[in-house]
Amino acid sequence: MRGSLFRFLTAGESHGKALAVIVEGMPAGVELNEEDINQELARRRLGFGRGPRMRFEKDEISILSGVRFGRTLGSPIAVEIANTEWPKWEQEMSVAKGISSKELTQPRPGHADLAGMQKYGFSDARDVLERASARETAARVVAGAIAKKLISNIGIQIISHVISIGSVMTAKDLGELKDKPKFKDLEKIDASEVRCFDPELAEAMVAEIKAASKAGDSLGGSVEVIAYGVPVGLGSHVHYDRKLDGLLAQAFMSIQAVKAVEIGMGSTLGSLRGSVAHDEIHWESSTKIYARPTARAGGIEGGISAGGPITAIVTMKPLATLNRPSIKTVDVITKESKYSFKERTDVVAVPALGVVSETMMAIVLADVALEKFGGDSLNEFTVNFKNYKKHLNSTPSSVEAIFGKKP
Ligand code: EPS
Repeated sequence: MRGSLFRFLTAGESHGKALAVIVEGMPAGVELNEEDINQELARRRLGFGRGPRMRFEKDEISILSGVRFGRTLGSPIAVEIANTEWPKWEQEMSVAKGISSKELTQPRPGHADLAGMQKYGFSDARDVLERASARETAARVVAGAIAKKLISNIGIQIISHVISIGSVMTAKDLGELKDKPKFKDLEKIDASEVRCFDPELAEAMVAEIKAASKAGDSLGGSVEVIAYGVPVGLGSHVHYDRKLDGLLAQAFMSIQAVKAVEIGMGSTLGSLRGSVAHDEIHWESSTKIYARPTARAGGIEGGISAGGPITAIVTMKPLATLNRPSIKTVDVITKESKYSFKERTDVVAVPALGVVSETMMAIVLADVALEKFGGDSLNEFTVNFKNYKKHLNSTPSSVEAIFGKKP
């Protein structure tokens, strides 16, 4: 498999002392401070239908390494996110020798609980669920905030918006770029309590969440992620593990509870004829670029970014934890049929999924941008980028490129 140039690892349990993330591959000289990261973390906590924890969990971060005087050093960036909940969990999550006061032996259907208990040989679901929890996405968002800082220097900006919650969804879009929210709309999207661009739809989504909440149930849904300003030529057609759409699909699919990823119009394309499914190519003589007014292919052709916005739809299943458990499971000790244990939970986390999907998009784009433009410092990275842009579209024919002149 292709190695990544922008890499990160996270550590930490949901109710442990802290989460930690190490980001490696960030060039030197990029401005970075705690505020940049805090802003992204605050966006992840948004959303109607989150549980009580989101109101009091503060995501207290400290940058431990890799940054000096407000700019990156090119060395690994380590960040700690303290769990402000820790004092309540200190005993149950202690690292010292001991036993749990209450083992969770009735795994939740749809969660990692049972398969994880079987795989690792545990009788307490907490040994699995603490790490499987979507709390880990807070650490990803830190890595994503750092990736966003890097790629913003070559003009890449990423947004997301919620397009469905439960059965409430936007009308199928036909990939027209003019209909999609732009980067300037992000503030408006974040101001919506469900991060939906359409206020009427947002109201229907809130009603759907209230109804599910009343029933003690949970919901899933979809977000669209859009990256603007992506240069043509990131990723490659030459190998399965260099294709940009493949890399994005893996990254999105790795988000907790995600069950589907579509690039551009995704599965809808399968029902269209070729004559209407593909994006037309136009030459814009004023700007000397090839433009596509649509993003049906999601801005990626043959695994290569095509120069327009990159769009993807990411869908998560309903949260596996139910406020009123109503589907059957088995007690792993007695083997009796039971309802699962009760855990505090959110009703829906789709608004946060948008922010986490932006994060994964930023990390993949930072990685393929570093592959294309390289550089140990931001200056080197941006000079290489500008040089590439200067020669783009003025490339001579292949024959001239190889022999210097037409034979
Ligand atoms: C989560 C359950 C809830 C969420 C949590 C993810 O946590 P708790 O059980 O502590 O209330 O709030 O999400 C976060 C803490 C977060 O920061 O996103 C789960 O089971 O995945």
